[in-house]
Amino acid sequence: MYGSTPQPSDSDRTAFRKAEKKYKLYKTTAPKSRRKQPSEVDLTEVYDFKSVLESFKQERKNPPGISELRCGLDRPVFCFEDRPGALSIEEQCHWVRESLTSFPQPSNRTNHNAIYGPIHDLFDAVQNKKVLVEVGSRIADTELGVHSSEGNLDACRWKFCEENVSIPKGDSCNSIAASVLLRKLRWSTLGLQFDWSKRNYDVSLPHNKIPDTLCHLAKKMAASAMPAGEEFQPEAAIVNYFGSGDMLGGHLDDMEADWSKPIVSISLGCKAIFLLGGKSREDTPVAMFLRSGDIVLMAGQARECFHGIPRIFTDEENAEVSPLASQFSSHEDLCFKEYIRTSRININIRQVH
Ligand SMILES: O=C(O)CCC(=O)C(=O)O
Repeated sequence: MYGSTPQPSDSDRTAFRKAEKKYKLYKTTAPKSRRKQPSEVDLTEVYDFKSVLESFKQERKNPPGISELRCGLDRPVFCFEDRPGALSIEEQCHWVRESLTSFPQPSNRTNHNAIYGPIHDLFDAVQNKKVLVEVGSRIADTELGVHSSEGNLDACRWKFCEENVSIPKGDSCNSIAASVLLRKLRWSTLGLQFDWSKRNYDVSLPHNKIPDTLCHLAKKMAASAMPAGEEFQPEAAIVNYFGSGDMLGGHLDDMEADWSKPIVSISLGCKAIFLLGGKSREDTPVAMFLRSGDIVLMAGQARECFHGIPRIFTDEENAEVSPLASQFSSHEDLCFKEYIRTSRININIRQVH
C-alpha cells in the first residue's frame, strides 16, 4: 500500500530490504555498448507457480513447503505451509477493462485527484487522443470546445478537449495529454475510500459501490480463509497500477480493524515478483512470481506479514502477458492492448470492519 513511511529499522540491513534490492530493476551499461540494459538477476529462488502447477498436474506432487488448499474451486489453489490463497483469460480481460474504465471514475478517487480534481472518462479521453486543459479565468469553456456541466470554473478547472484546440493568444494554459495521465495513474479506490495522507479509511467520502461481480468473486476466493460460519464482506478495494520500473515498497496492511479477515489480491497483466516476508522486516521474505490471473489470499499468519512488489517485468520475453494482450484484438480495443502489454494491475479487496 502506498504512503507507508519507512520504519526506523528499514535500513539496507533488514532481510526485506535486502530482498527488495536483489530483485529491483537496475540498469547498467554493458561494455562496448552505450545502451543501458537491465542488470542480470538471480531468479532461482523465486517460487514459480507455473511449474508448481505443471508438476502438480503431472505427478500430483507439490514442492516442499507448498500445499494444495481444498476450497471447492474447479482449479487448484496453493498455499505456503509456513506462512499461511486463478482467473480465466476472459475474466482477466473483464477486470482489465473495469480497472481502466469504471474503477477510476469519480466518486472513486485516484492519485490524480489531488492535482486535477475528479477526472471523468480518462480512458475514453485516451482513446480519443484528448488533452486535459486547465480552464483559466480568461479562457471560456466554449472557446476550448468543451462543455462544463458545473458552470463553476473554480470548482472544476480541468477539462478534456481536442488535441489540436487553439488557445487564444496571451492566455497561459496548462495541459497534459490523457495518455500521459493514464501512464501516471498509480491507484484508484473503490468502496470505502482510503485516505493515504492519514493512512485510514475516510467513511465520510462519497464513493461508488464495489461491483457485485467483484464482491462475488472476492467472497468465493476468501471463503476458505474465513472464520467458521462467517462470510467475507468486501467493503473497500485498492487498485494499483504499475508501469515499467514501478515498485511497491514492503508494508503491512494494518488499517483494517479485524485482521482475521483475509485480503483477496488479484494480479492482471505483466508478471511481477511478490515478496512475502514475516511479521518483522528482519524476517527474510520468500519471493514468488505473480502472473496475470493469479490470486493471492493474504490470510491467517500471512495477513500480518510484510509484503511488497520490488519488480514487474515489461519486456516481451518475461512479461508473459501475450495471451491476455491478444484478447484485445479489435481496433477499438487497441488502447487496452497497448496498456496491458507493459503494465500490471493489482486489485485487492478488503473487509474493513
Ligand atoms: O500488487 C500486489 O500484488 C500487492 C498489493 C499490495 O500489497 C497492497 O496494495 O497493499
